[in-house]
Amino acid sequence: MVDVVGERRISFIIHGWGEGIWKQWILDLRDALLEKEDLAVVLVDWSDGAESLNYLKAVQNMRVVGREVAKFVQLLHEYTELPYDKFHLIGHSLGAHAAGFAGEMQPGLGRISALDAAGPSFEGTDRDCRLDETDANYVDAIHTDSSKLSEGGVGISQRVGHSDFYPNGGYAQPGCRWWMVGCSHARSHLYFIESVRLPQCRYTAIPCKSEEDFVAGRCRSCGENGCKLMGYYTDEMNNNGSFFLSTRGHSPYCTKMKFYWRRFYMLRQRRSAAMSEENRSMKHSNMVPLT
Ligand SMILES: [Ca+2]
Repeated sequence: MVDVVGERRISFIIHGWGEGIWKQWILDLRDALLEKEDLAVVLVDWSDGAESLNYLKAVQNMRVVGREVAKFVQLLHEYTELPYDKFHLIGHSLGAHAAGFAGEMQPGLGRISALDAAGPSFEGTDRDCRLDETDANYVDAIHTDSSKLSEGGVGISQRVGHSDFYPNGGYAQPGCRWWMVGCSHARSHLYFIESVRLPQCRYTAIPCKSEEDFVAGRCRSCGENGCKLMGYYTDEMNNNGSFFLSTRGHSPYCTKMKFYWRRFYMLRQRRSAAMSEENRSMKHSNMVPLT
């Protein structure tokens, strides 16, 4: 075991609901990490628990997965003496919360990267019931499908890390059409994989407290504390908070800042149109029918 791990870091990849380690994105992320970095990769296969059609049952199973990951981390630490801060857990959807549970059970893990952490059963819950910034020394989260569940969103919208990234506002990713089920949810790991493969393709994100401020145009510069890179090579020591950025609808997904503003105005117009439509619907529903 010592020969396998040595002094290298270890990255865990944890899939989400309805998935297994045969998913192409997991293999792609594994290959990208092994190609670019000197580390060991562990693929966590909990497909027997994740494939249940009953989402709530998968949520329960995920908690067990978190505990088992923590136990395995402790075992690796015991046999290799690798410090806990050399462990990096990367989880998608339910897998992100599994990483959180693992980090809660074993404090001091180096990093957790949440790729569109699941929203249903977790949004608005106590930090002990979900991934949060206390679960590792550094927690970065990419939100790509955080619209309401009634609108098809399955990702969590609230902050769950030290740094939370909201590409394209955190929902409705460009290139994803309404009939492409899971497309925005999956963009989280596509962006992350590409950040490993193409580090020169920079996901520069602007700090902003909220989407409201973002849409209102109050966040137009990197500010005093600076912008931050989204993805594998994010600066852990830089400022923390919420960050917004724009992407392209196809690979390479990174985009230059000048395109950020084009996307920003498109988002603003779309939001305004949606609000106008919502107001019209509310007025219409409040009308008293003539008898
Ligand atoms: Ca937690």
